[in-house]
Amino acid sequence: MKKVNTESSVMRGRRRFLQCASAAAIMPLGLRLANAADITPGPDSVLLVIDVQNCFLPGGTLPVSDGDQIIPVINALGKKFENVVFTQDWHTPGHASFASSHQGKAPFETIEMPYGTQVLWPDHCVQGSTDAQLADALDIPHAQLIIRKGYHDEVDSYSTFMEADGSTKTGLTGYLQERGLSKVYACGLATDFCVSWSAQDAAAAGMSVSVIEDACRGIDLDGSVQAAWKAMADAGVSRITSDDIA
Ligand code: VGL
Ligand code: ZN
Repeated sequence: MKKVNTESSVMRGRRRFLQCASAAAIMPLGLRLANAADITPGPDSVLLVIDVQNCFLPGGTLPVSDGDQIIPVINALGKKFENVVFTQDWHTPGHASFASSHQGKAPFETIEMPYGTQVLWPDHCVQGSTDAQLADALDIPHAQLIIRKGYHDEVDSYSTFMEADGSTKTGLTGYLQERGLSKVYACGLATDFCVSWSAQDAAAAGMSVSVIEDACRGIDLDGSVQAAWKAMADAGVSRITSDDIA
């Protein structure tokens, strides 16, 4: 009796496998990927919404092209995660990452800082300004934490885990660890700066990290978006789309 049951369940499994395999074979690749939806966020998953602030939207001080287009995608994702954390770029007036703080320097030029090469930006995301506020259109009321970064005058912090000096921590790793949130799904602005640096740091801290491509937009200075995807892949970060999430 026991043996018969075991055999029939094996046969059922084989049949299912063969059905799936033949369905996969006739379906166009794009369709198969788009319909996969094989990730179900659980209690150990967190949606990390990076720097979706007025400054990075059209009309802001450091606008990312089509930055506003990710907001509906992020709002829909928010409904699928019980854990959501926002980050906020939060600079002092006269911050060292601003071109205006360095005589003769223009935005998007670089400068050598004690911690390495720094891209100089237009003044942006100044503490307390409307420009620095999270986008009004974000609609994820159950989000649990807003973590701020870039608030030390002399050092930038693209990463929401670690400042650009490579040693000063924001505290987010400890927060996620204490809450048992080991699977990070990152989205937001900008793909090639804060998203990429954050994703790489999270991977280095031992978290499982996926970046949701259609919920991000990049600044793209000299191919920096492509370089960021390569660096993230090398760091073990998965590149997914919002369709992959059930
Ligand atoms: C960012 C440049 C300067 C970002 C922040 O959020 O990607 N980029 N500050
Ligand atoms: Zn900044």
